[in-house]
Amino acid sequence: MQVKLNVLIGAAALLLGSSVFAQTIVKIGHVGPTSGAIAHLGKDNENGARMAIDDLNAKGVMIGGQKVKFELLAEDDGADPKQGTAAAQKLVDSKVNGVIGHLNSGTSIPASKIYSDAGIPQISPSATNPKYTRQGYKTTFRVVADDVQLGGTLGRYAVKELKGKSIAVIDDRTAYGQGVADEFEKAVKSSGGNTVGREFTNDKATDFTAILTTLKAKHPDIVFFGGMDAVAGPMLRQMKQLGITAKFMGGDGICSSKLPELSANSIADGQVICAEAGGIDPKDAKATAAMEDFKKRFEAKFNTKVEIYSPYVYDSVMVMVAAMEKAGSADPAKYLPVLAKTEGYKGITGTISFDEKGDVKNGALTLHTYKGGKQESLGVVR
Ligand code: ABU
Repeated sequence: MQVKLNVLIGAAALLLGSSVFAQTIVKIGHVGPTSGAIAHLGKDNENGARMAIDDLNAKGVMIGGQKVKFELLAEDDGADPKQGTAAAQKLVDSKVNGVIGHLNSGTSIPASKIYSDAGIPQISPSATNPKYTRQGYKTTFRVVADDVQLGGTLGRYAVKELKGKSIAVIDDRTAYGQGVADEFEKAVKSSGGNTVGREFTNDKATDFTAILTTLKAKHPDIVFFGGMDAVAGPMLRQMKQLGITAKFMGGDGICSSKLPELSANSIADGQVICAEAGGIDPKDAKATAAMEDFKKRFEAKFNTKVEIYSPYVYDSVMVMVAAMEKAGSADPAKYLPVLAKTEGYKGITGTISFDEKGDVKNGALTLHTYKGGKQESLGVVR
């Protein structure tokens, strides 16, 4: 009799235990290039996602009255469009509740159709090509400014602030590199500036002697590069070797902590001017302290510096989860309309509200230069 009673008590405890302590698993996908030339940027982004997931699990989150546990499903797309769509399909098949990524425009754009067809929300923390949010998909969001703003601001800055008289443009023929270089060139011309040459390379190139020699003959005072830091670094080294002392400008793709190292310390103080596609007002002490705290915690956790976009990845996860909490559900169909209405979310990268396309409203840019091998902010522009 006592044995039967014990079995019954045990079974009841098990049942009770499973309902009281069971946690719903919410799967967050992340995609970036964690292999290849810009693996350092892909890992920076992935670490931003990991930090957000760890913070959420440590804090404990209830969605629809149930305790949830977040799981990160991290995929590598090698910055390659084909690998990008394969990674997207894998995440859809794994039934992720949402996706953060991809890092590159060239992967985020083709992957966005796969997420849209599956009804899964996607927030890119770094893809800046305007097309990404202009395809009519309800599932695409971005927390940074786009290439129209990036290229436009840098083009006007080159003419009006740097007083560039002969401006050369190079791009890497990717969706991002070509797009941002086109916007830069347009803005230079509409500001009354003069371009002296347009050359192109690719995102895997390492030897730029031919195009730099062609441009050297045109005596540029500014060289703009549309592409990523892994190409910009060696390009700067080769510019120095060829005796080209022009200022070097680029968008967010070159604006990393690692650029001086990638250039083999060939950057003269103030020579490089680049723009991060976001930023907080340096006069806002509370926002600055929150960003500094993030950077300190990130460095302690991963033993590496923030490159560019890990804080934006962190905020992307948080804004997605905030929508799930508000909707009372992690079901994409239920929280997607809430995510789309995000208004005034206070993140560590600033205030996030989405417009009707899924773009961040009132996006900021931070101009940076490098001195003594270290990145320095020149201020935030909107
Ligand atoms: N925005 C620069 C890096 C990512 C991209 O748009 O391709």
